[in-house]
Amino acid sequence: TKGDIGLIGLAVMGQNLILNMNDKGYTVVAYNRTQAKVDKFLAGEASGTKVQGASSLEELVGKLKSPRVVMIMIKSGSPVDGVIDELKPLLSPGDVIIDGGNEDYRITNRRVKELGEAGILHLGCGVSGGEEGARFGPSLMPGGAPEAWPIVKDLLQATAAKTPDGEPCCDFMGSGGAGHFVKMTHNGIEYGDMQLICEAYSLMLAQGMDHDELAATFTEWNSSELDSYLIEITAEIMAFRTDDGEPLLPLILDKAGQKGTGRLTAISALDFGIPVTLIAEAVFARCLSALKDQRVRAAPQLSGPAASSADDRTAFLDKLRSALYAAKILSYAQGFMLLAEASAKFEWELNMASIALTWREGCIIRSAFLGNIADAYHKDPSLENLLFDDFFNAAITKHESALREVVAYGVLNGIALPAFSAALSFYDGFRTADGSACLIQALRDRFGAHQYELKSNPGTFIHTNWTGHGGDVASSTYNA
Ligand code: NBP
Repeated sequence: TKGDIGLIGLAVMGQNLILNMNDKGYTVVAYNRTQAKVDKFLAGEASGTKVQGASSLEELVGKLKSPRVVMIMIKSGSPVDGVIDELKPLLSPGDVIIDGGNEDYRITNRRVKELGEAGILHLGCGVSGGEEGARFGPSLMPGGAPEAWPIVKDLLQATAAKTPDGEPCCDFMGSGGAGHFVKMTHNGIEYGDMQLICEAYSLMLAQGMDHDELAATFTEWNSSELDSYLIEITAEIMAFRTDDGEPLLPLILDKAGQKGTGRLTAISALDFGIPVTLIAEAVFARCLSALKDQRVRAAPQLSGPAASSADDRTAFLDKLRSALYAAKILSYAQGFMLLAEASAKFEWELNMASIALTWREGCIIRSAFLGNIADAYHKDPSLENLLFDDFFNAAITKHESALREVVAYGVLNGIALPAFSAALSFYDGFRTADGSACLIQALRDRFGAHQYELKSNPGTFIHTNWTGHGGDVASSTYNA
């Protein structure tokens, strides 16, 4: 039988996706640049399955049903361009190329257009869930040529994770690079969630908690509104011990790595002018963590308060759980603000409820909370901001004072809380109807004649001769 899909790239993600698709009844043809990996895979993991191998791209394409569907699962960037260049002459108009890597959405925008000119349908498909997700059901975020969606819908939705209601965690996100943009935002939110958990961990350490107490606390939190995969595996990590019986976590060097999707989320936020402050702080926190040598030299030289534990640990941990929930709400509100702006800018018509459901299971940020977000956007698809939804409005109203107390504790005890503080500052800024930016406008007009609007007459820009000399010549407003 001819193959339903060809998959290029037999690293951890590719192999597991192939086995997953095979389980769902699809015939997959596998190819990898280094041929030995194909042979090893067919003789090993894939033995006894319907998976076929190919030793060249020609052979791969020749073994597929028409219209042909080829999924690329390799290192993103120029390697993908190279494979597309080789594939293009082998394919016919109406065939589909899916890129399942973490590509920069701007590159996917370009490829959808360029391949479209040759009649080839391109989808940039975010894949989340790591190795386990790929094997048993990832969250899939396809976007690109809309004509490709009916061709691959059944296969991708069968491969994807399912929500508790049985909905596939996979839907068409929008045209161009929409799928990769949604995946990028997912990863940015993941950076934010992880940083918040790390800050909660440092606050718990300041209470003198040992690793059994830490594990028990995170396990308990996983039965609260914080119910999520990241909290669940944090509890497991806290409990994990080496063969010598010591907790492993404190032995791990505190220098965080990053592959770039968090950074690209922050760059996009700056490009579009959307205050996605928590994710940006989470990226900077990783950068600061990487300055280990300087931090070690700074520690004995730079003064600050020694942390003292809170008087009532149980009450403190309750507040901390509330604060984490409040900060998480604010981070997701920011993430969805970014999605809304990109959707408007690129005319993607992103469906926020469907994005939340796509992230509900399968991916790294999967959580019960995403079900609440889907509900909010189902109730009102044109919801301007998550904080205006009744459920989240009530939740933030209930928990904001805990966030305030936890940030205050961190400040007074010299514990860095960049993500918690960013959440709180954003919240207080967002709920300020009349802020201090009047002074920014006045300063800009005073030193650069950039002009300002009066509250009584918005839309009309005027310049004031603040000093009585220098004349009335105005510069451009630069208010774009
Ligand atoms: P890697 O990102 O480690 O890529 C390894 C694969 O890329 C191998 O099959 C390798 O072939 C192939 N490759 C390279 Br490198 N350069 C190539 C080239 N010039 N031409 C053809 N093939 C080339 O694999 P991965 O971790 O499975 O990730 C695949 C994609 O999925 C990436 O974009 C990644 O960001 C994304 N992703 C990964 C995860 C995860 O948890 N790992 C999760 C979600 C998304 P070779 O065997 O011949 O060297």
